[in-house]
Amino acid sequence: MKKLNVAVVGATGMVGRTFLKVLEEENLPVENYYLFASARSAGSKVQFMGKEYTIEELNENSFDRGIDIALFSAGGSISEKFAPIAASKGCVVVDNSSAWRMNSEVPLVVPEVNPEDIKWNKGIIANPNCSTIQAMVALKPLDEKYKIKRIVYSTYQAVSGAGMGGWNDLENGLKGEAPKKFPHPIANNCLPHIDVFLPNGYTKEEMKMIEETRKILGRQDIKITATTVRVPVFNSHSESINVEFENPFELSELVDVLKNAPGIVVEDDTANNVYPMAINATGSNDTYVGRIRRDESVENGVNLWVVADNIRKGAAANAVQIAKKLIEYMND
Ligand code: 25A
Ligand code: L14
Repeated sequence: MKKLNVAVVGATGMVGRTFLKVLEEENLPVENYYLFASARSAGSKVQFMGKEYTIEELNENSFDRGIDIALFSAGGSISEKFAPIAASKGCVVVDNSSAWRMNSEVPLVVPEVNPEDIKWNKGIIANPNCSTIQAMVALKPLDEKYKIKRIVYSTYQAVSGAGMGGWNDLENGLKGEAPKKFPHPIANNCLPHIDVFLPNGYTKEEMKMIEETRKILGRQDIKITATTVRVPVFNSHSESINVEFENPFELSELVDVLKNAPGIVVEDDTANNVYPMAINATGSNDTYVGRIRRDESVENGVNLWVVADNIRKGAAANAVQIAKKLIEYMND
């Protein structure tokens, strides 16, 4: 098997540092790693794979040394500019930003759901939005079995999703300091506002969940609505997902479908107060599903509570899992 050269772009950020952790846990056939960030971090040292690495400033020539795969998490504008440059040099980019997700030339992938889409990449593969990824892990097996008609998403999202700035706002806000990243205090508060507001009254985060769900499931006809909320939790996103199916189901069978699906851990034992919680999901690459109960207001509906580590499964771990599959396909 050919050993590969792998780059991490945005290596010093919240997601970037988790890329390094996940790469240390996974045994990918890599010859050399290259770590890039902005001028602010260039020259700084990080310990990685038992070695000391120096962060390099990203520029137009960064991909000129035979880099095979690049994991990007440096924000949308960096991805817009540098992902095509990397792709033009024969590198495959796995991009964490929202820049390329809805481009019809770019596959949008959750490895448990649509790994085959990796095969038609033209040099860029998009990692979905964190809230979308964990929802897809839970909903794909149910869509296959019962055919989804409508989804109502309500999210409870951690501050780590907004990077270091979001994390600092909660930490400092708990000590009484004013926020810098968010427009209002997040400590002791809930903000129904993630990413920017759009002309239709939704936030961009809400529209990402709606549009990305349809693309990943390949089901443009599903009716979907969403409300995304920032809550004072440091890490791991929680979601209430209300789903209506075309077909009838037995609740016990539906629970078994979830239990047998890849990437899911069912935690649902209400008699013992067992249900998914952010504090337990943090540090894991799995998606936790519980509070599974019939929506008694419609014919074929169910309610789920879905929790995952937004920086791991929602970003870094999902991207590394994409890279792993990509390497598998390269060697086929
Ligand atoms: O446009 P998008 O897609 O909506 O993405 C916007 C932001 O969302 C995060 C990511 O922030 C991104 O900037 N993000 C992206 N995908 C995500 C996902 N799936 C996601 N969040 C959750 N889930 P981030 O903080 O995680 O990462 C920022 C990284 O990008 C690097 N970077 C910035 N400009 C760059 C660049 N890299 C290359 N070239 C450029 N021109 C950035 O590196 C970071 O690694 P850095 O060197 O600029 O900063 C590293 C040091 O700065 C500290 N720091 C970061 N933000 C702040 C800060 N310090 C103070 N205030 C801040 N706001 C870090 O601690 C680090 O030490
Ligand atoms: O990946 O929580 O589209 O602020 C953009 C904003 C991820 C999370 C994305 C947040 C995100 C995010």
